[in-house]
Amino acid sequence: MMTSSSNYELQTCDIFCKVIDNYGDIGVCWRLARQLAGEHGLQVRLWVDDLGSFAKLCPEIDVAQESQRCRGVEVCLWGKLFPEVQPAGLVIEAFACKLPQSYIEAMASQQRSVWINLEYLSAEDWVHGCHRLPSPHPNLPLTKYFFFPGFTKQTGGLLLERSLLARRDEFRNNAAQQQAFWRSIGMKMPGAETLKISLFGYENAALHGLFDTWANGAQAVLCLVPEGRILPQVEQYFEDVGRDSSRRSQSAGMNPDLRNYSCGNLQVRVLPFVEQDRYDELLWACDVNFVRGEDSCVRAQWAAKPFIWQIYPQHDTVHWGKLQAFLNLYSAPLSSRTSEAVQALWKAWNKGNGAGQAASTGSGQAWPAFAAVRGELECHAQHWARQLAENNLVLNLLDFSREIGRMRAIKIEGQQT
Ligand code: TRH
Repeated sequence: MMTSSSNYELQTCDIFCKVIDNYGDIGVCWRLARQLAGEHGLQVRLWVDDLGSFAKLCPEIDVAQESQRCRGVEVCLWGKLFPEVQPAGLVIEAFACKLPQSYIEAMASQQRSVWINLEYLSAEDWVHGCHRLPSPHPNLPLTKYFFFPGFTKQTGGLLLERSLLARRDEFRNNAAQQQAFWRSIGMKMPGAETLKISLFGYENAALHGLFDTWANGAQAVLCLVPEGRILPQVEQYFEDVGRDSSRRSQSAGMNPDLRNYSCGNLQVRVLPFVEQDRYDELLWACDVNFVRGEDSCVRAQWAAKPFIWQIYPQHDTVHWGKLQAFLNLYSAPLSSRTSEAVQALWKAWNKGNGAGQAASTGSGQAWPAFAAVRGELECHAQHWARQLAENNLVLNLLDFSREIGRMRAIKIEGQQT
């Protein structure tokens, strides 16, 4: 990294990631790291405190290695004792994860790093006022800057790999690629008459009502469920159905991870957790996607298909405000009929959020109205993705960091003359 203001360049980057729970934190950091390294040529070190979660998204990761190279990124275990290292030119603290004190002190003494706190994604208005705000360190000559991802031009935008939309379109137009995907999950490609749904979720009491509606509906539904927190409820549903009648069917298939259930017009297939890039293919292959958290929600938007978001639940219920803020933005251009159908299903699905709740029927009741407006939603999803693609997080982040770096270099030059 040069410190002269005229030719300021970023060459190295440290990304710090603490895995709170689930896969969203490392999911976002891993995408960001690969993009900075692969598309922008930075030397990236990714410090992560939980290699086990990381290995689920990227099976090449060796959980026994403290340091390893993977896909052009140096992956380092962020253990209790942090080594003495040279801070990078660009330092990204993901989701306010609190950097090691020794590293902060090294940044302060060297004055060569741009320090960014990459925040969680939110569609709320207050984000506009906080994006790019400086936060001076209380007792060291250092400033950290807030960088907010988001859906509007007043935010940092969203992570989008250079080739993603072209790869998505190629997949959609290429029957061989689609067939290969279906083969990889042990299935023949379903016909157009079958509605294909992916369902990635947390525990959700609204699942039973939804499954009942699909099972009793006129259209065949194939529901693909990546393994995870919603699985016990899937199994419970089919156990209940089996007790009621002889409708239940379950087969182990060729791969024991690929469990199959069916009831009426509903077929459910459980999928093993796949490598991160392959999750996109699942979203592209389906007609409707249920997603959760942060990163899968963004991927569903790039897939440009109707989707339903189960937001990450927070104890103080602030997630409802976040959900509504997104719904307001997303459904603003829709007809009132379609907007109402989307809002009703999303809210019913999120009311079921969490473990230990009694089964609810709201989502099942809201489904037919949603299914009836799928045509308008598909057009909207494509338009929405095109619009979002104009605001690329990595490009914005690099522009902003270079601007900060240049300004600081000018200041240092001024102090030296
Ligand atoms: O796992 P999540 O629930 O993560 C959440 C959210 O990020 C939330 O905002 C955060 O506060 C909380 O963790 C701590 O959902 P998310 O964000 O969708 O992350 C899932 C990641 O897993 C995403 O990168 C996609 C990836 N994935 C795979 O790689 N393979 C798979 O088979 C599936 C289903 C997902």
